[in-house]
Amino acid sequence: MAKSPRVLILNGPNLNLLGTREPEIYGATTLADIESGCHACAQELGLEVDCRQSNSEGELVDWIQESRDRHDAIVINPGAYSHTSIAILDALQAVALPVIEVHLSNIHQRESFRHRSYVSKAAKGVICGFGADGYRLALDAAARLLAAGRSG
Ligand code: CA2
Repeated sequence: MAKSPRVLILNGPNLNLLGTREPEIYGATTLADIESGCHACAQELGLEVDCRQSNSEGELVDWIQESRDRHDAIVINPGAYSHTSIAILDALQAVALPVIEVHLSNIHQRESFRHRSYVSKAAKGVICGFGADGYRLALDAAARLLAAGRSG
């Protein structure tokens, strides 16, 4: 039987606090809930997921670099690094895997400094404003991209 495609799910700074503060912006779901939802969704879609969170830009860059030989796609919520990190953009462009960017909130309805994401330049698509459901939507998009890649 063919091996399931592997998707790396990365969450950036402060997302470990989900469900504990600012539920009016980010919802009441914890990161552990999101990650277990991703595992369940991945099983339905025939994917394997590897979920990681870091508050450190360098650690996120290291994981992106390592994904080149270990994963088939990346789902990333870079948190505030979306708006500042050329290092994460460069790493994503270097690994050349399909990337789907997720934001819980609709960043375009918020402060103007959140409207630009450097990471979007490396992304196949961006999902924002759907709260925790955004991760399931991103996994569905990843499964479709990978299936199209295998048949095309
Ligand atoms: O909407 C998103 O997913 C963001 O990536 C979340 C980032 C923010 O800087 C981006 O502009 C949009 C912030 C994550 C902080 O998460 C917290 C969760 C609970 C309590 C405090 C922060």
